[in-house]
Amino acid sequence: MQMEDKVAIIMGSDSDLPVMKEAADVLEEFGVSFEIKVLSAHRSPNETQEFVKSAKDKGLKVIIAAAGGAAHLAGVSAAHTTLPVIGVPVMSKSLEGMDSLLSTVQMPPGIPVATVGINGAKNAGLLAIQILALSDESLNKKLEDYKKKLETGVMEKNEKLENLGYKKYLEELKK
Ligand code: RP5
Repeated sequence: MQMEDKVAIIMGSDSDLPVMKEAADVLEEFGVSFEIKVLSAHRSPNETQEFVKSAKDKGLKVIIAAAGGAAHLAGVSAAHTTLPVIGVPVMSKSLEGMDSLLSTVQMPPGIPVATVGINGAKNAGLLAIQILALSDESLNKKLEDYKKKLETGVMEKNEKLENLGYKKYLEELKK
């Protein structure tokens, strides 16, 4: 943890890292400092509790918590802090992530977890950035530019679709 870290990405296992890389990548792209750790609600409950309880005092602003299966990390984290917690349900082997999704999203009233889609790590990163941008105008400007780029991308696709027609467009997509 560096002094200026704003976001914590925590995950139940290192097997979640290939998914959570996308959250880290987008935070890096926006120049938001973060720390990333393996912390399990079940396998390392004491360390998890300690970390989350001290997160606010360390200056962290948002926690992104990812887990798969009986995915309790985000919920347990939210129970121990007033920081916003974003939950990422990770695709599981047995139930294709439905177990992760439901156990992350179905929180009792009073303890919210802002849950993104299954493997939705990129959106978790972006949501964290949007929260930080509420009090950071330069970050907000970067978000506006990012959205503009998305919009331009859609318009370019439409132009191409109009020029090529849908059959040729499909051929191009297959290449
Ligand atoms: C969860 O169990 C982790 O978040 C991971 O998604 C899943 C499997 O963990 P490993 O057995 O790969 O360590 O706690």
